[in-house]
Amino acid sequence: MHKGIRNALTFAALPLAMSAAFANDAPTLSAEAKAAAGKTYFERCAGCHGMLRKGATGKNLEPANTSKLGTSRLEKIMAYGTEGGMPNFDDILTKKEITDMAAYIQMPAEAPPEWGMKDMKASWKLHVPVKDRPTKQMNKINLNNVFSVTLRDSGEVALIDGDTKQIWGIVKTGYAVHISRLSASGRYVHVIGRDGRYDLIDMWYEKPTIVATMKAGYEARSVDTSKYKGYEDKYAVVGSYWPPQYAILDGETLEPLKLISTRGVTVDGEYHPEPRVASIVSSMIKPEWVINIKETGMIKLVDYSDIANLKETTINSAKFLHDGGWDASKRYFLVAANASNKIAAVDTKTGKLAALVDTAKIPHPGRGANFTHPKFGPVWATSHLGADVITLIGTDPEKNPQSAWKVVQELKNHGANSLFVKTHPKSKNLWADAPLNPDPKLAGSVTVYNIDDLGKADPKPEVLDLAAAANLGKTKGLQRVVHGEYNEKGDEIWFSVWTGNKTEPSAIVVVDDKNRKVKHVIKDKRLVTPTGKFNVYNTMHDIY
Ligand code: DHE
Repeated sequence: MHKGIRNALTFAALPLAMSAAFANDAPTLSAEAKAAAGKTYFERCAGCHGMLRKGATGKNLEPANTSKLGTSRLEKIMAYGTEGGMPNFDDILTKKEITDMAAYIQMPAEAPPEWGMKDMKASWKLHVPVKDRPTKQMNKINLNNVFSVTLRDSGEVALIDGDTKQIWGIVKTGYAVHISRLSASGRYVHVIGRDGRYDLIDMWYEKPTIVATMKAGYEARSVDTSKYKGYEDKYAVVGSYWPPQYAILDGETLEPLKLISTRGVTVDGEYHPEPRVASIVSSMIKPEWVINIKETGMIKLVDYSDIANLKETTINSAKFLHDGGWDASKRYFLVAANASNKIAAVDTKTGKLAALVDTAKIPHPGRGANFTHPKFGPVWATSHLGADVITLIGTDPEKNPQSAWKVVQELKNHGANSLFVKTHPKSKNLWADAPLNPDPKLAGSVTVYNIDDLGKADPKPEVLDLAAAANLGKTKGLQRVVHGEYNEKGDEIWFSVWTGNKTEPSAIVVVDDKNRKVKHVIKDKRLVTPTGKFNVYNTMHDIY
């Protein structure tokens, strides 16, 4: 097992005697069962509820709350999910795992260890120094149309040639890689594992090759690179969930250069011990990253032009910040303050909050979707975990001030528990998934609207059952259709059919954007639990 993960898990395995006092009637677990439940908590629950269980997208799971619900109610919530956005786990966890987890979360949470600069430097491995790497592209692949695909449960990333739909290479990475981002040059893919392992993949070799690795912490979700003119490929930035911090690294070697803690007070002025780094994006109009701190509700604009004298502009928005993307002009960044049911819009030109927009429950945009609405001008879209709608927000205060920072339209999605919306500047389609819906039919389908119809009184979408189109047969796990991503040309959209279970088959369905017909299904036994897909060109240029 990777040393970092092992360290993160040993805290969960501390003997009961070493943890804080338990309520007399609190359930107990053997040290072995507790360690196993701690591992499952880290892998499946900590992302939403926090390592310290203080709650964020998910509810607070400290014993004061969980013991009120009791073991049997907790088991039901975990098995079947809730309408509030908690997914069902009965297809992923066994009955015993659910029962043990119900006990585990009634026990006090224990803080994992810290991970400082010394640990980061010790973890850093420069497999190939820059001077020993190829000086030109050594393969014939159209790199702009490569998709970097997360193989969630095998701890790998597949690089798929978007032109031929063939797997070009599979690289071993950290546990459950969360996202891939591109260097400004388009040569390097930066991937971050949930376990904080960060890999730099060089696409100039004959086969994709990891040239540097480091470990940013015990739990991480976000990474980006410096994209402003003059800083291309110079720096990378990686955010951690635990410890709550972000690090600035050399963009071509991943050498750790600077570490900044995000612990501090929330927008309410209360200290929080675990303000996790959620989404990070890179500005193209300034040498700046937008870094979103989940628990504090603070958005940081980090100026990387002088990292020894780092300038951070801290913008108050709302809790709990999660995912987001640029508007079409790349001046405004829109991010979900998901548990506050709001979208925060930052004006990166002025360095100020442009607006806080109230939305339906738990917006979850991914990077969102930008298009010109027939009635309201430029809009950005998000779907929702907690509501079966797609929200459109006006983003052009100069030419369309009457629509700016308002919810101009709510479209019906085929279900709640949606994670991602997508369109492309060359497309007339707006797509939304609902993969965490407990109903198999809804989890396996996508909604698609014709953008030209959106000015009509009652626009009618089409709902496509892409799980059925993948034809995987019967599986124990739900076949969840997740994360649409366009190819470079913008004439096809790829969706993952994710069974959430590494022993069962999964697939990627490629849909022709013009006629909305499935044109190809990528099936391969090496394609283990594919989830996020990142097209090189679209990710490099923030096209969505
Ligand atoms: Fe994600 C983006 C966090 C669960 C697939 N996810 C993000 C981002 C964050 C985040 C902070 C934004 C990164 C950025 O832009 O810099 N995700 C979390 C969680 O905390 C959460 C809720 C629970 C967890 O334990 O991780 C979670 N995410 C999931 C999944 O279960 C998904 C569906 C499958 C998987 O691979 O784990 C998943 N998240 C994704 C994807 C993106 C993402 C595909 C990138 C979207 C994009 O288009 O850029």
